[in-house]
Amino acid sequence: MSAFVFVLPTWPTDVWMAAMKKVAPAMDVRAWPNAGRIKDITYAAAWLPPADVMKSFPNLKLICSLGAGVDAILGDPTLPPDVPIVRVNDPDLTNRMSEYIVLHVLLHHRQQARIAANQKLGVWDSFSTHAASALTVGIMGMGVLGADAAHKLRMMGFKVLGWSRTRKVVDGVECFTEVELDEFLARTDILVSLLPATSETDGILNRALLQKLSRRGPFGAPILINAGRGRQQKEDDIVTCLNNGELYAATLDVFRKEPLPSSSPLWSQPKLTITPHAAADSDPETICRYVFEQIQRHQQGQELHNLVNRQRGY
Ligand code: NDP
Ligand code: OXD
Repeated sequence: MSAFVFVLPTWPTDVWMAAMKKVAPAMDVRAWPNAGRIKDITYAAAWLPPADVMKSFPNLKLICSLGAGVDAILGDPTLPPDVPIVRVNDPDLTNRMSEYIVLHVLLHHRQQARIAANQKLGVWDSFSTHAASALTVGIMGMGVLGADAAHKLRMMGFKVLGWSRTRKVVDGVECFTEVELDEFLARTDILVSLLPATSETDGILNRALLQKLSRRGPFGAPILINAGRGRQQKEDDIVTCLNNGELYAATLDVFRKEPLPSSSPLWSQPKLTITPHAAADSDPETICRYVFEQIQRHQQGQELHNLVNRQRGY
């Protein structure tokens, strides 16, 4: 007996069950917490699984993360140590993220908040603008998502820099490694984070780092866009930097606590755009097709795609 289980405490399980039944009609698909005979479960797919759930499946052979980020899965201290984990790497999700990054870079570049405020007041303020090539966008995290966003920003005419643990080669993008962080920051007008949440990236977007960004761009102060994970940002530092002008503006899609509590001072920041962790949604049917492919590969003893490296944490 081999069964598949969804562990989705915060997502509509029925939608995902229907999508998986369509993709794999013969598969025994179940939904935690009503997973039936626990010994039958050999494959699991999860988003924000509670701790201890994975260890409750004694015959588990593969865990599929339904998102690109795996921090919530790896954060379970009782996670079975030898079960492989694969994560989503899908053109649909990648394209959605690049849409988000290009959109928010352009909103800042074209000063859309100023235009919207003027319209509310009935003010015709035809201020002068600058070319995309006047701005350098620096992307932290040059993986699947960072590299695609870099490519699309290049197509729009922005200068683009990339920063990652290991050096990347991306056409038209100057790439930096871990030890070259200061040089990367000193040349960056708009900082985009597409890093995973790991012990190394925890709190990396802090005031000391933001102070190292370029102030030579057309706005005289840098802009921050974080669509990686909230754990990367020191939210008090971002508020301080927005208030004292060390940051010109920011867009945040992810937060240390989600949903962002109504008491958060971030809500009342006029120079901040908040989006509700919605930069790149996962389409159930597309993702189920990908997950089913990984299960079939596992059953046939083939190499799995996008295996998570537990030591690195992503
Ligand atoms: P990848 O694993 O493909 O890329 C991660 C990149 O980050 C790699 O380039 C890696 O470097 C770099 N990196 C990791 N740790 C460090 C470090 N300590 N210092 C420097 N660089 C580092 O992931 P994806 O591009 O697929 O996804 C990135 C993240 O985006 C996810 O982990 C998730 O948190 C977030 N995300 C957010 C979504 C949203 O809706 N807001 C949607 C989807 C994802 P190297 O290549 O050298 O290993
Ligand atoms: C992801 C996300 O990691 O949506 O895929 O945050």
